[in-house]
Parts: sequence; C-alpha cells; structure tokens
Amino acid sequence: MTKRALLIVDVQNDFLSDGNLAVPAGDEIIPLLNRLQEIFELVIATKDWHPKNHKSFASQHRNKQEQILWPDHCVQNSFGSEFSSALNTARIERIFYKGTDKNIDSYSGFLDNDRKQKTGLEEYLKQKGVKDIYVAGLATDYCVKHTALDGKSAGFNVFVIEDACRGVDLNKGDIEKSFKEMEDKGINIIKSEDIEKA
Ligand code: VGL
Ligand code: ZN
Repeated sequence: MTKRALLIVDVQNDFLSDGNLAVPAGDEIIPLLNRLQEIFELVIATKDWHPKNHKSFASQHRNKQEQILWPDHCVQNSFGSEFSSALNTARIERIFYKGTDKNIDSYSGFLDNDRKQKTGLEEYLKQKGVKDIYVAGLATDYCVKHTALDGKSAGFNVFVIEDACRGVDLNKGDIEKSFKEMEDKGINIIKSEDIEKA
C-alpha cells in the first residue's frame, strides 16, 4: 500500500462548542478522529494560528468588507487555539501553523490565501514519501476544502473523510457545494468505514 497520512484540520477549541467560532456539531467528530488515528501510519495536524490583530477578524475593521470577516478566533497561545482536550494528540507527529501573517488569511494547510507563503506541509509529506492524504476536521467548507484542493494541486491523491468533517454552512448549502467542488477537482469523498486498515 502506498504511504498514507491522516491530516487533522483545526480541531481547536474555538471551532468547538463554546468556542468563538463554533462549527455546528464539530465536537461529534472527535471520537471518530481518535479511532481513525489508529489505522494510519502517519498522523499530522494543522492549527489556525492568528496574531491577535489578524486581518480576518471583524474587530479589526470599522466598515463591512467584501471578504468574510470572522469573530476573533484561534489567537496564538490562547485557550481557543489549543486542540480539544478530547482529541488524542499523542500520535500527531507534526503540526503546521497557518494564518500567522497578520495581513493575509490562510484557509489551506499548504498555502496562504494569496498563494505565496508555504507552510512546509507539501515538502514534509513528499520527503516522508506520502502519496495519499486523508483529510478530516473543521471546517468542511473552509479549511478542509482548501487544504484538500491544494493537496490535489500538489500532486497527492486526496481523500476527504466526509463523516469526520463538519462545516460552517454560512449560507445553507455551502457544505454540499464544497463536497461537489472537491469531487469535480478529482478528490475522493469517502466514508470512514471505507478506509482499509494498513
Ligand atoms: C477556518 C474560518 C476562519 C477553518 C479558519 O478552520 O475552517 N474557518 N479560520
Ligand atoms: Zn482563521
């Protein structure tokens, strides 16, 4: 079997219940993420990791912008930026941080939204000989989607584990549209039960 990696996206307190940017039902995926880790030889994770005056925060703007503005979330070293205490983190070999530049947001675990700054994730996976990446976490219609799309562009076989993701659905139907968009780009949308044990 080709070398597989499980990539856990942004399972951080701010995206969970009581968090500043809670993703509906986000907590539900954590037991499944813990079980899934056992069948992967490599587990890595991303963290949304913003400076406190990040440009994506509504608190930093007087007027409404065209770009989506979020409540303050995942501020570096804050409680909200920590992984959920329910998530098993013992097997996470490396964490990639994104959104660290105050002036540009980064939904993807690979690249900033302006496509200039890389996180090192691509090089890390290639150096490890990983061919297949399995993406799960939060949020389906933002960071999961963009991470999956960039993984595909970087030449990986990408699998998104549908039941191990939850989305924001800011506009109703966004989650469904995201799965469709990923599928159209050649990403495999799968269920956790379809994953073979290594
Ligand atoms: C995310 C909105 C803002 C995510 C991060 O992890 O999907 N969404 N920052
Ligand atoms: Zn963010």
